[in-house]
Amino acid sequence: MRHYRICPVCEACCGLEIRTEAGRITSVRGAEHDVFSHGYICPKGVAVKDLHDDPDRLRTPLIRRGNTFVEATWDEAFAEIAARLPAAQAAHGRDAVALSIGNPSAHKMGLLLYVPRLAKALDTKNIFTASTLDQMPKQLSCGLMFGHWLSIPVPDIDRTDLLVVLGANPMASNGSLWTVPDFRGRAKALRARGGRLVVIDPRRTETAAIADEHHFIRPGSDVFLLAAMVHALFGDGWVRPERLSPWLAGVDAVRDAVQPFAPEAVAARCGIPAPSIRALARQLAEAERACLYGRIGTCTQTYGSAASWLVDVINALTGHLDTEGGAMFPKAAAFARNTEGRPGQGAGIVTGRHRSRVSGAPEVFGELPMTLMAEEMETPGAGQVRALVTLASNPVLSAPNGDRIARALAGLDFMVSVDLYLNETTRHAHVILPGSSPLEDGHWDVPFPQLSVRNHARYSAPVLPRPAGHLPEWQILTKLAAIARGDGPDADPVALDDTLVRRDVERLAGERADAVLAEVSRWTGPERLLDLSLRAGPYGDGFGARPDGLTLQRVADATGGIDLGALQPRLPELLRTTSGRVELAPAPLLAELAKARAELHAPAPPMVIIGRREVRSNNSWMHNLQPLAKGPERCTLKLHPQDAARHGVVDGQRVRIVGPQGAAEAPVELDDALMPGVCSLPHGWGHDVPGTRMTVAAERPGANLNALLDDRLRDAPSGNAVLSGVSVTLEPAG
Ligand SMILES: Nc1nc2c(c(=O)[nH]1)N[C@H]1C(S)=C(S)[C@@H](COP(=O)(O)OP(=O)(O)OC[C@H]3O[C@@H](n4cnc5c(=O)[nH]c(N)nc54)[C@H](O)[C@@H]3O)O[C@H]1N2
Ligand SMILES: Nc1nc2c(c(=O)[nH]1)N[C@H]1C(S)=C(S)[C@@H](COP(=O)(O)OP(=O)(O)OC[C@H]3O[C@@H](n4cnc5c(=O)[nH]c(N)nc54)[C@H](O)[C@@H]3O)O[C@H]1N2
Ligand code: SF4
Ligand SMILES: [Mo]
Repeated sequence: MRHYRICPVCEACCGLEIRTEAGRITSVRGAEHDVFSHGYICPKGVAVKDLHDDPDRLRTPLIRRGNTFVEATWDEAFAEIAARLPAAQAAHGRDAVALSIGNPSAHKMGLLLYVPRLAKALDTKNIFTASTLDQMPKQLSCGLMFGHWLSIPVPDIDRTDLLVVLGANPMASNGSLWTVPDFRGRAKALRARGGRLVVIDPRRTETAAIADEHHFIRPGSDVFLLAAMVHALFGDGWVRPERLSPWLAGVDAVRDAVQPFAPEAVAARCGIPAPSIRALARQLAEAERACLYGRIGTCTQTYGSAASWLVDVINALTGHLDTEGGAMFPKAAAFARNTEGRPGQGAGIVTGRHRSRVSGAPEVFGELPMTLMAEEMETPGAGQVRALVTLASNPVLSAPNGDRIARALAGLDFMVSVDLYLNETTRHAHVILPGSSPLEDGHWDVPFPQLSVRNHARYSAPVLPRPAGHLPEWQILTKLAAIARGDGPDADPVALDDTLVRRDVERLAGERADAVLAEVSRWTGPERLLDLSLRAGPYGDGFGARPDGLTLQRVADATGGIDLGALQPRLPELLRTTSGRVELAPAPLLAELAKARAELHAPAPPMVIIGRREVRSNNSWMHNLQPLAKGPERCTLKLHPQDAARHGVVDGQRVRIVGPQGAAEAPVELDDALMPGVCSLPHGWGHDVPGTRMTVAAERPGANLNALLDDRLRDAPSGNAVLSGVSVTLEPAG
């Protein structure tokens, strides 16, 4: 049998063609007929088969008894949770139960669409997610500028003449906050039609290797580079926002704010000569169609929010925001808040509605910084976190000072994990509820069509049946929500879902609620939420009002999806700021820039560490899959030969890397693609922790980059962790 399945691993969201025989997967390849990815696939996509078949993947709930986990029935597992979770809430208050939400949640509609429900039922301030290890600065800056945190413009690569990539390596990552399957093919096409690709990165990356131009940049200095580019745009008369002008607020404030950052003033700090900085600004200004794109390298630093903001300021000032071939806003078919409500104006965003108990960090979009989770668990007093629910989250490896997180988890009164593995984090749980193999779920990407290089609607149905009795993740979350609400372990998640959906539909549709619910009655769970959103959305059938419009059935029937066309300009319709304009100079970001000024002349540490991504790895959780794990050792410390000589180490030698809060050991790989003074170790490794069940990963555990990093460093306005450019020392391993 041939099946169509959207890959749930990374943001490229490629369509896969999966063949099965007698309930077993026989092959996985790229789906040629996918209207969006056209057959593109990477080795991780093929590995969904290995994930499905992995004997270590959990298939039964586990309950910890003493030091061992025992298999349990679903009823026993929920009974255990019902006996302990509400007790923690009752004894210590709602905030005593925290929620930790990891990256794979964004790739499963059964998780993502049900997280808000669980969060509401828990009613806790202590919500921590991978967003504050990743893109929160961009969400914040876009929220401030455009009025919603998912109104993030993406490069219109297929129509651009110049793409400048800052702090991203889409050749390895396949794109982020930018759903762009087959980046390589699109970059090649860009160059074939005479366009240019420029990369600015402390490492001459795989993306830099196919680019026309590469500049090294000192880690953490993007805010200075970008401010200087803005300075150059104003100074040299290149500010031409053109059709955007009527909607831009704050142009003069931006000009004033960048005054201290002349290219000559920042050159040493960035490691980029002033003429090159001016040339970068000029190239962007002069190109008919151009786009500056910044990603995780620009976020995971002390001035991540300011850097993320200045990227869009530059696109706006050069007239490349919201124009063909520039940085454009997708219009998603479902779940996009920027297609709802009154076009062109809205409530804007508010942050800091509450603060973290110990450090007083502001809430941002309902979350607190992941780097503060451990202190909320360790610090006694009213509101101390005593229990935790993790959803597809592995902070022990993925967040800075992971050892401290592990100790904090070990001290909890109660912990529940919804996960596929018994790993470095979930080994601390008292109950583990197994998530499902992606091949057993229907799939729609909830966030990624809002970030896609082309508008489209794609759905894939389950490839294989769910094993008898295995609850889908949306039901697991609904049952956890029921328990947190005090409904006990026996609550029927399907009935509760019905009740909650009816309540929401009644609120939105009023008298038409019964008719609307009847329209979507063929679906349950996440599919029903999807059909509701799709039909009410910008391409939807309006529940019959626009008979040609989309319904989930119509999308499901179109295997390979429905193309909804190239991106179109959306300003001012997209805006949800209170002013109805693009806020080019939000006060909190101007304040960050003023703060950064004081650090313009800070001395460079002799050696700083950065991460890296590699095609055969995905954060911390795919190292147990043999086809990805085999081959050369990937968790190496890349080091410039000059630096190796300075430290007296040679290729292949093991070194001890000492960071602000810990140390790790890894073999050295000499590589002149590194900027001198910068070394690189990938994150997500360190699978040598006892008590886990990841046999393949344990064979070559690698070193945990996050054991070295400093959980005290963060971008202040967004709470995002600083994961790049942290000072380390190297010594030969004893
Ligand atoms: N130093 C450094 N640290 C980093 C980064 C970096 O660049 N440098 N990157 C950061 C970024 S961008 C991110 S997004 C985070 C990621 O960090 P996390 O959000 O913690 O994600 P992962 O490390 O990928 O761990 C995913 C967890 O989900 C489980 N899982 C996988 N699939 C499923 C599923 O379908 N269902 C369920 N229930 N569970 C599943 C896995 O077993 C694993 O426990 O790491 C961050 N950490
Ligand atoms: N194969 C693979 N794909 C993935 C993942 C994975 O782990 N493996 N993870 C997924 C996730 S969760 C995410 S968020 C995305 C991230 O996707 P990308 O943003 O493309 O992430 P990286 O490949 O880490 O690229 C970041 C680049 O920033 C550079 N850099 C580091 N510090 C600085 C700095 O201070 N300034 C500048 N300008 N550059 C800097 C690094 O050298 C690196 O080349 O990838 C996703 N895709
Ligand atoms: S690029 Fe990402 S979405 Fe595409 S096959 Fe690879 S892992 Fe899956
Ligand atoms: Mo991420």
